[in-house]
Amino acid sequence: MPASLCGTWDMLSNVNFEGYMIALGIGLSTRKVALRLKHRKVIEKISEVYVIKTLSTFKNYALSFRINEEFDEYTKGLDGRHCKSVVTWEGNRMVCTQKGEKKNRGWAHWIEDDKLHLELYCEGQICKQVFKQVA
Ligand code: 1AG
Repeated sequence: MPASLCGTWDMLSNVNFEGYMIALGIGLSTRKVALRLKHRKVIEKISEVYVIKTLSTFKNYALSFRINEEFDEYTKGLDGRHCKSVVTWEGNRMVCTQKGEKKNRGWAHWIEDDKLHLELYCEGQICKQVFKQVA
């Protein structure tokens, strides 16, 4: 049974978010604002449905899904693309594959040393984020 990712988590570090945003085709002015943000993750599991909210002072993004069930994802307010996404458990890692226009796109969440880790990847760029629990 994987460690629960549920809770409220605040960003401690964000490595190569710039490279990830460039891979997604985000323009310079948006990247400049986005790079300064501290993200908060709020992760809930309601019955079999996971809800992951990413909150910031600039934009918010919410995703809900069931494990192993493909869903249509629209990255509204982010790069604005449509993906066929699926989230699975790989050991203690919650792994999402986002099939669409961008190759090799997805993310993985896991807990390590009481921290929430997130890798976001797209076309060879990897962004690494770490969060500490606040609630
Ligand atoms: C995600 O997290 C995405 C969450 O799926 C946001 C992370 C990266 C933003 C993606 C692309 C950059 C596009 C535009 C930049 C503009 C604003 C940045 C705003 C960031 C806060 C929303 C994976 C997982 C489940 O936690 O969602």
